[in-house]
Amino acid sequence: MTDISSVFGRRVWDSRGNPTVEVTVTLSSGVVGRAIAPAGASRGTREAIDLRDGDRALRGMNVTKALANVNAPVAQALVGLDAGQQAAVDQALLALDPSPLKATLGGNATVATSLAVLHAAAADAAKPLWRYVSDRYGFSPSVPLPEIQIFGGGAHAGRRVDIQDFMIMVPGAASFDEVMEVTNEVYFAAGDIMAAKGKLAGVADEGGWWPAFSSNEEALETLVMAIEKAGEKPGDRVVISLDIAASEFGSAGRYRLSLEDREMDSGEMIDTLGQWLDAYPIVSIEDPLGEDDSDGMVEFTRRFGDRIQIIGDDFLVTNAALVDDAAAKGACNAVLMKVNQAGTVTEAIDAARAAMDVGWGVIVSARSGETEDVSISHLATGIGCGQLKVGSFQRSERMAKWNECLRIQDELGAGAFVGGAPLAKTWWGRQA
Ligand code: 2PG
Ligand code: MG
Repeated sequence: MTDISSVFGRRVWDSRGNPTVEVTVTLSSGVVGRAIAPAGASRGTREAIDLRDGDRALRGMNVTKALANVNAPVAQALVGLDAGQQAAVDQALLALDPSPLKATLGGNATVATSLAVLHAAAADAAKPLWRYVSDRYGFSPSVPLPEIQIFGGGAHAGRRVDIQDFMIMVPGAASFDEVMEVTNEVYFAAGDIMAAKGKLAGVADEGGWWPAFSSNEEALETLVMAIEKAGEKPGDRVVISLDIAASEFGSAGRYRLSLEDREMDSGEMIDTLGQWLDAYPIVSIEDPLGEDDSDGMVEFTRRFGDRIQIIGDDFLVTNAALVDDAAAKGACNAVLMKVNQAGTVTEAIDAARAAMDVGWGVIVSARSGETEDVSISHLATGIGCGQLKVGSFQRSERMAKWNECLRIQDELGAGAFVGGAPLAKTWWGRQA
């Protein structure tokens, strides 16, 4: 009864007001699964491509071609397949689009379809998605520790500051509710400090404050002040996490911080980040160097990999082969898992498993363009990776995912929250 009887693509709209692909999969039992494709702004060059029409309408962002692919070739190929056989379903998608970056069908078409099939199979099994994923793939479920953005920057805030995500983590919290409470205090303390200094320019794409800082480091200083204003000792219960998103301002080993009007080579960039690590309670850094700077990433990991979590996002694009290659070279010690970078559920889980197999961390992540779809809260719980990155503490496309984690925590029980365990190998773990 889990065979697919129909696949239907519909145009819906994301948090930036851009069109995106929603797919509804119906099984012969009558059960339905639905998912919506998210969209990145700072994208890795090796991630699955969002197929956009590129014509004059909707600033080139329309998705009629991707939807036509869902409603014709994809629907034809998937009807009759067993939704419980996710790998076979995803293989059928790959057979329709053997291009390396899913440029033919569109990664937006494949990810929404693949996730909708997963939802349908879970619904048919009468399980919440997190439970279905943990049972089906053999993971032990846990409620993840969030990293939550306080200031947005880079491609999410008109490049007002160069660094993209200034985030906090609350590894000292005893529950997910406690993380939410502490984050609320820090988030609004940060807003108050910025407003008082005339440095608050609005809200960025993921709900973090849009800062008018004079340097990238001013953001770090303000973040520490906000943690203190919230009544916390920085580095105690609350720590800092950064997504440098260095590919956005660096290539071929040259990095240009436009706010400071400063250009650096790879070694100088590594030294600068090292100074920040010494001065601020930072426990995790994502994409510290460009996606093309493999040597820099190896050097950064050699110097700091025993002290902080080093996450590959644009550098690894949720790809198992790239994870294996980076692990062999000694670049990074964690991978960001974005299902739409891979384009299918099977490939994304393969990438997470490749990372877990070599003892790396895994952080399930949203994109900067999101919707009410809360699949990632379930995926992070279901694969038991212990970390989730969603964006900030404002805007419903973000809060929906945090709120879903609260519901999941109630289902799983208070003991299921991992707290600081994923950061045990970092500076925070040694402090705690
Ligand atoms: C990232 C994400 C989320 P985007 O770089 O990690 O912050 O951004 O979806 O724009 O790639
Ligand atoms: Mg990133």
